Amino acid sequence: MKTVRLTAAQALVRYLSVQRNHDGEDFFGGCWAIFGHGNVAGMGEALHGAGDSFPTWRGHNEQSMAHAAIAYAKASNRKRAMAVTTSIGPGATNMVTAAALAHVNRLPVLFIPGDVFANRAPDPVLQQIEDFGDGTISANDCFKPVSRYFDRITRPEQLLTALPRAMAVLTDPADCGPATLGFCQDVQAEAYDWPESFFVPKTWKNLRPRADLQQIEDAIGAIRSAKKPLIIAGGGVHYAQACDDLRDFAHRHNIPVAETQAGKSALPWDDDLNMGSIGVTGASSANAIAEDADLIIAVGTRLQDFTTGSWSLFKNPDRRILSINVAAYDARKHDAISVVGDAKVTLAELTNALADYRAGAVDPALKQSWMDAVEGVTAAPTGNALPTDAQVIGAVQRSTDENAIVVCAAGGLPGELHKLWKAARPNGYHVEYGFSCMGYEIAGGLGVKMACPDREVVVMVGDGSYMMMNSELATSVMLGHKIITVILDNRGFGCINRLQMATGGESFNNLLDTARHVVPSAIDFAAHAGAMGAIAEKVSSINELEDAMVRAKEADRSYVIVIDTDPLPSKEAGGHWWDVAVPEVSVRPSVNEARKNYEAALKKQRPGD
Ligand SMILES: Cc1ncc(C[n+]2csc(CCOP(=O)(O)OP(=O)(O)O)c2C)c(N)n1
Ligand SMILES: [Mg+2]
Repeated sequence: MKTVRLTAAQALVRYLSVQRNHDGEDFFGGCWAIFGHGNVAGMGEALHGAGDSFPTWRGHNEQSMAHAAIAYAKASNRKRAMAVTTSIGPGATNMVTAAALAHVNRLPVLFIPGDVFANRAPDPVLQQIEDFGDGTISANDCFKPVSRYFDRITRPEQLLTALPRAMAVLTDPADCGPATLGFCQDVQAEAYDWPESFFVPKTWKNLRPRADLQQIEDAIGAIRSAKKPLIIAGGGVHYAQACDDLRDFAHRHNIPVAETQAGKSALPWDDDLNMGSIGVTGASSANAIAEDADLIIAVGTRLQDFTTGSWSLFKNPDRRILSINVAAYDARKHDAISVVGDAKVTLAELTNALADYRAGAVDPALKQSWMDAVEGVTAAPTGNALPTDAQVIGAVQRSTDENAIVVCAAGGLPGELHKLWKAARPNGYHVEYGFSCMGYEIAGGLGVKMACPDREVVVMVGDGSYMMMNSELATSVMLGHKIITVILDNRGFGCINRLQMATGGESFNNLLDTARHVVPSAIDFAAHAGAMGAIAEKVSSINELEDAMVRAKEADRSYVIVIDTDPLPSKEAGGHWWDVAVPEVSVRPSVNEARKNYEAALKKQRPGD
């Protein structure tokens, strides 16, 4: 057997650099790194040695550079991913939130946090967590519940099995999620004679598991007997690259389609059968059909509460749920008629088998009246009042073409974007709403731009989320990956303030002006962004915003536009009830009143049915 002598870190980097996807591309775009003790000597030297064959980028925060990696994978429909390496201790645990985000969203990312010495000679090292009763625990155990595959590399040769296992998880459509290899720092530096065969380029197939025939037959029976079916398109439609198959299926059988946050842009917004977004942040058209549907055909969706209106949206007493999902875990939720299989091949198979089945006609007035409502709330305001989120969305929409990708994650914006953004092309809508993690936005925008350098990336972010995490803006400038960021400054956590008031609470600890303070908060966002190297300006009206968007598009550098917005208007159109538990006992009448409404609403919930 021919061997090559390398350190474990060198072997890891060399192995990663020869993994390919089905299209012949490198599976890994490269590696984000913040060095410290635990990775600078071993991984640092290995990454340096790899040079351009496996590029390394320096981030400003472990969580946010991991967000960039995850967004890159999402924008690549999981066909490509990135690695992320950190020091031990805080560098590693900073990344745990990002791991949870990738886990929830089923997105591939390889985490390589440094780990304590396997030989334990210098214990306890700087930043080492000491467990009094378990010598095997390190800070990296925090990754276990939020990794699809976890391993701790305590001997070099473990990589021979650990790396292929990690790759299998990253490339498996059902299992997909974060893989974490805690890499003991002494082991990173240890040499080993590796079989050369380990570094032969490997192509990972685009797996498309076919469903069981009995399940297909059950699905056909369920659809044939349905008069008012509704398709709910989830993120799985994109990851399976099944948008065309979904359109064929829907049109051939005349079944309306509603989209989840992750599924949005599966069909163009102006497709006759695209009834808009579903659920708590849904369009009135899609929700009206959902309420009455006798069969919900869920394709590639986890059916989270925003999609199901906390399981109160589907009101037809005879409704059934048919779930097509590559992950059995999802397909079997809610006692659905399950079809465990790839969305693309399953939809094609069903389309053929259903032949000339057509569902009942959908009243076109439903969509028309919804689109009229969208036009109304997104139109430029006439007076001088502070603009709403919806009006800012309208301006950004009017300023961008169908190639643009809008990026968002938390706050009031995701709900408004879900309802109002008119996505024309698949993947033109990138909203992380599985974990809805404040701070994903700018780092995510950077990752999206790295995946789609030819598309305009527009990040929309609230002041709260910007303040939580913004430093990869400087990285976008440094790396020359231009993103446009629109900051909507409503002086606080506007959506949570509204939720607080809707549940009977007093406006408390959300808006900056009503939070405890000595000096009123006065953050100059444009100056802040400018100090990080972006071109930045503040505008004072929707018209000015549209003018600034022209300058932003022409700019060759990341560009930030700040606009003050009104924190109070909530959903002006669409939407549905969402289960947020209201206190059962309170001395405040507004809470008691909210509790009464809450109990009434709970009666419509169908949790086990
Ligand atoms: C990391 C994280 N912490 C807390 C939350 C809960 N949360 C959701 S939205 C929000 C406020 C967001 O404020 P901002 O970005 O200004 O948007 P706005 O609500 O004002 O539209 C909070 C605190 C979250 N989603 N993520
Ligand atoms: Mg805000």
